Amino acid sequence: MNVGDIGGKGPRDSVQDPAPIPGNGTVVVSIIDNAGSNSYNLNPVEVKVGETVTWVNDDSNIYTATSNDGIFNSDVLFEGQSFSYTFDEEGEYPYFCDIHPNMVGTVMVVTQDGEPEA
Ligand SMILES: [Cu+2]
Repeated sequence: MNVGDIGGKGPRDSVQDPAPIPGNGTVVVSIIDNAGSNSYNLNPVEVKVGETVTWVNDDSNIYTATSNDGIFNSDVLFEGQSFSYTFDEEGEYPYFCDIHPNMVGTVMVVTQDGEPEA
């Protein structure tokens, strides 16, 4: 061993941050009001396969984001609380608020290149 090796196993040899992978980001949907299809903003929201939707309750009321098909369920979100779900399959995901079922939204999940799956 020579002096040049000392400390040579430091950060330089650590796992490097991977290059950003397109389509693995997070999209925020704000819950703004008990207002039918205008309750969730954006609505509908489009994400790519592998991306995450984070719902944030930006109102003083309590809400949920509950999948019509039972795929995801935030349970009750108080003001300022959030819920995240990562979508691994292309498709259309309607959801609603379990407390005020008139509140409805849709997540559109498209393939990485933005095209519908063949
Ligand atoms: Cu609601």
